Amino acid sequence: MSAQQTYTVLSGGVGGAKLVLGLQEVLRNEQLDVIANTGDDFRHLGLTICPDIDTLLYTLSGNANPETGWGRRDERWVFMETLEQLGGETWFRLGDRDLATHITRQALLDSGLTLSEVTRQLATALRVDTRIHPMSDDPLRTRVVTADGELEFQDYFVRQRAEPVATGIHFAGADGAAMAPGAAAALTSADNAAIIISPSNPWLSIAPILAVPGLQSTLLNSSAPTIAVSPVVAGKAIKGPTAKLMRELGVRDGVLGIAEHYAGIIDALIIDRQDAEYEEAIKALGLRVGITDTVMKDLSDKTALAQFVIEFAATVAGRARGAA
Ligand code: FO1
Repeated sequence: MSAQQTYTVLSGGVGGAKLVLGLQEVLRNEQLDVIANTGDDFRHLGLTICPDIDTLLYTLSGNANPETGWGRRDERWVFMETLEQLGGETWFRLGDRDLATHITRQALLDSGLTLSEVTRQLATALRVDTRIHPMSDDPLRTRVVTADGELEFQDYFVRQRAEPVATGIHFAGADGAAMAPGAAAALTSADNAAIIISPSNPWLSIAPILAVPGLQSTLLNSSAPTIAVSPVVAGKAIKGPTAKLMRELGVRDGVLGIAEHYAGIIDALIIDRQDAEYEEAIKALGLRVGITDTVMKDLSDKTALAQFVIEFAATVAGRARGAA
């Protein structure tokens, strides 16, 4: 690959961060730009919490909690124990080490830095060279609509353990949010060999990114191919509480549901070997199909998938489609 070929990756949640780690292993630092979902962000205990940015920072620096994928490894919980004693809100678990990130971020934001600038400082402190860009420096928040009204994402997902019945989601602040400068620069770079949509939840982690005004049309105007990696394998619904949410939202899960959801946006979809039977049906949607092992259990799985994505991308011609 020529020196200056770059890859721009849209990522949210734990699944996305795994592929980004694999790409970080196989690419040089200057070749990789990550656009992180900030729709899960919320204000808690006076702190601006950015879960998907922190999952990327911790995963890419080897600090992620291997069991949960979020928060830090080797964590201690003295702060939480003491907060409980004082009658504070402990439903959102903040470890002692993780807390230092939130306090540092808030202090830098309060000093007037943008979220992009704060993220760069945190990445530098954690020796993460991969460029991580928030999708926007303005608040754009995923809200879950339920019979009892609209809930902040973390309140729904963590505090209420996704129990309320959801009738919809929407992205508060979408109309006023601007693309973060780094995200816009990455998506419009002439050096882009591909734009990659990581195996994150399309409705919860990727949709907020695409809801930033101008981001989707910028992606569609790129001459680089857009390639998504399916977050579901072998018809298994997206796991955990999000599977319930997907059912309630009436989205069609499975690789065909993913292909239909992304059809107007992507040029190609990478699916797992276990879903090879759907290759023709996905091609019938006008998509190229890459087939490989997409389940990432260890670093070698992540690296192998990243290598496949890069090699497959080189065979997919991007189409500069008119502004959507
Ligand atoms: N998820 C939980 O299910 N319970 C928690 O207590 C929790 C705390 C937490 C703290 C920091 C952080 O960055 C993430 C945290 N998460 C927790 C995960 C978070 O809800 C999800 O990572 C994203 O919002 C969805 O990808």
